[in-house]
Amino acid sequence: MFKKFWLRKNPKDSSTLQDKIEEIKKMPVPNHVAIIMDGNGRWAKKRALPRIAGHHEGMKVVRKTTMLANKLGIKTLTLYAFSTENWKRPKNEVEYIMRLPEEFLGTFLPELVENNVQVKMMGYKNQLPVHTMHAIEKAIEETKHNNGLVLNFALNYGSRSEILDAVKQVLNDCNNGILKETELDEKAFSSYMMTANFADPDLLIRTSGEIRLSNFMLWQLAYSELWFTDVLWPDFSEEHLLEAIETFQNRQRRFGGL
Ligand code: V07
Repeated sequence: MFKKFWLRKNPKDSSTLQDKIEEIKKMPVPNHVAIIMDGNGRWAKKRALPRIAGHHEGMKVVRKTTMLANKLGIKTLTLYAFSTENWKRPKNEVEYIMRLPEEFLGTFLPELVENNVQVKMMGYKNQLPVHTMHAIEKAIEETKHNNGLVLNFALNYGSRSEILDAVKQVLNDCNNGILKETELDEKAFSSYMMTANFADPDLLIRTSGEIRLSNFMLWQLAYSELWFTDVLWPDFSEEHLLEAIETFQNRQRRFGGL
């Protein structure tokens, strides 16, 4: 009797990860979560390690985040892995980063298959190294019949280019009589984007303290909840994802009460 009180302090802070997951699942979770995984270089610098060590550590966090998102019943997880701006980084760093999809999939593809995860990718594929695209295409192929979490990597992605390309395709379809100007509404325009088959993100997470969108999904994030944290991506834990989702749920609840 006495022991029970002794062991259980405040149930809120002594609860395990599993308890927190159960608690979160009692309310609707966001269908689509997008994450700007920032702070890998800074994480390494703080430890006097090369920047690539931060990217490698960040890759491990991709795995943990994916598994938890799947467990929570999130439908789509979009991860910003490489922007069209990132080519400006030192050549050796870019080369290292472009090996990460192979390393990640070499280790975790069987686990993704087992857990019913579908791998997808959005971005400009043509400029990516052949070895990178080869690994990703193999993963897309091997997971295409899965119907669990969609794990969508934004790789060599830039939002303004995406919008411009959509506009050009719209013009082309108008000129060829495939599309009438009067038919072009927001829904129709969305179908010209790289996210054509996805719902818009309900929640955007950005790590590492920058309060910016940095050319990421500008059209798609129009109505999304935004959640920023100072935590660097390699330090981003399951608890942090749950905290972001809890905040999302509380905002939704307040909004719903209006
Ligand atoms: C990358 C690790 C995470 C932090 C952000 C930058 C570095 C996993 C992938 C990946 C991509 C496609 C795929 C499977 C895995 C990845 C890049 C960078 C370019 F099918 N992590 N990660 N790709 N980083």
